[in-house]
Amino acid sequence: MPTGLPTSLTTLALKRPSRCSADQHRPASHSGKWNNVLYTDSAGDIHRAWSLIEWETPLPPQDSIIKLTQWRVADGGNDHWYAIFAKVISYENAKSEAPTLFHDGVPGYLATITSPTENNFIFNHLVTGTVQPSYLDQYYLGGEYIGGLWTWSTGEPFVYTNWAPGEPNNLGLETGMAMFGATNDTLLEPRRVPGKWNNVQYTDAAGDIHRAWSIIEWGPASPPQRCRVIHVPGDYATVQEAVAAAFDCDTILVQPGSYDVSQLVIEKRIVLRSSGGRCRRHSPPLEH
Ligand SMILES: [Ca+2]
Ligand SMILES: [Ca+2]
Repeated sequence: MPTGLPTSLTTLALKRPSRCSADQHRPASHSGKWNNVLYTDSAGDIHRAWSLIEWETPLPPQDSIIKLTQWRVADGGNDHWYAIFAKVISYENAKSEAPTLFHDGVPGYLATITSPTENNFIFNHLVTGTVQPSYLDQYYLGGEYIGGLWTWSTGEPFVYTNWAPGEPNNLGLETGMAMFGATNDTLLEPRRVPGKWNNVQYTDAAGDIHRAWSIIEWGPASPPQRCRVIHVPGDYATVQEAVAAAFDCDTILVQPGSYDVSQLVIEKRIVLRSSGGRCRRHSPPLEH
C-alpha cells in the first residue's frame, strides 16, 4: 500500500524474473536465498529485476480512536468533535458500534457531511496523513440509501453531495457510504478521488473485503432553522421516508392516496396530517 512515508529498500534480491539461463536451471532449494547482484546495468538490460518494498506504517492500536479534533465555531465550524475509529469492520458493524463510542458523555454517530466546509475539515484534519490497513483506503460516513433515497442517519437534510466520478454505483447493493482516503492514486484508479464519496456494501458477506475504518462525529445534528412542511409524495414518495427526514416541529402533509404505514414508528415531535383535512398529532406533543 503506497503511503508516502519514507521507505527502506531491500538490498539483496530474493526471486526475480531473469533472462539468465543459469538462473532458469537453479535448484528449487535456492528459492528464498539471497544473491549479490551488480549495482549498475552497464551491460544493457540484463541486470534488472523487480524489488521488494517495505513501508514504515505507523498503524495505531486496533479499535482505537485517533485524531480526535474539534471543529470550532471560531474556525467556521459547529463545535462538533470528530475522530477516526481505527477498527477494520463492515459498514453495518461500524454503524452499530458508533453509538457505543462516547466523548464527554455524548454517544457518537457515523459522520454526516452537510457542507463543503465540513467535508474539507474532515478530509484535511482527519483523513489526510492517515493510513489504514483495509482493502480500500476509505472511511465510513453516516449516509445510507433507504427507500430509494440517500439519507443521513441523523435525519439531517441530504442536500450537499460530493460523490466521486461514477458514484454512487451498484445501487441496491451498496447502501452504505464512505469517503476515499488520501492515499488513493487517481492515476491508477481515476474514480477513487481522495475526499470524494463512494457508496459501499452494507454487510461483509463476501469476506474481509468490505471492511474499513470510520469517521465518528459527536454533537447535535443540525436541524433547519424553521419548522418545515414536508409533502408526500412531492418531497418524499412514502410516509416512512418523510418521517426519517423530518426534525422535531416539522409537519408532514400527505396527499390523498393509499399508503402503507403498517411499519411506521414515529419517535419525533412532528405533525402528520392529510391534506384532505384529517389530522393526527403524535406524542410527545409539541411544546410550542
Ligand atoms: Ca455533521
Ligand atoms: Ca460504490
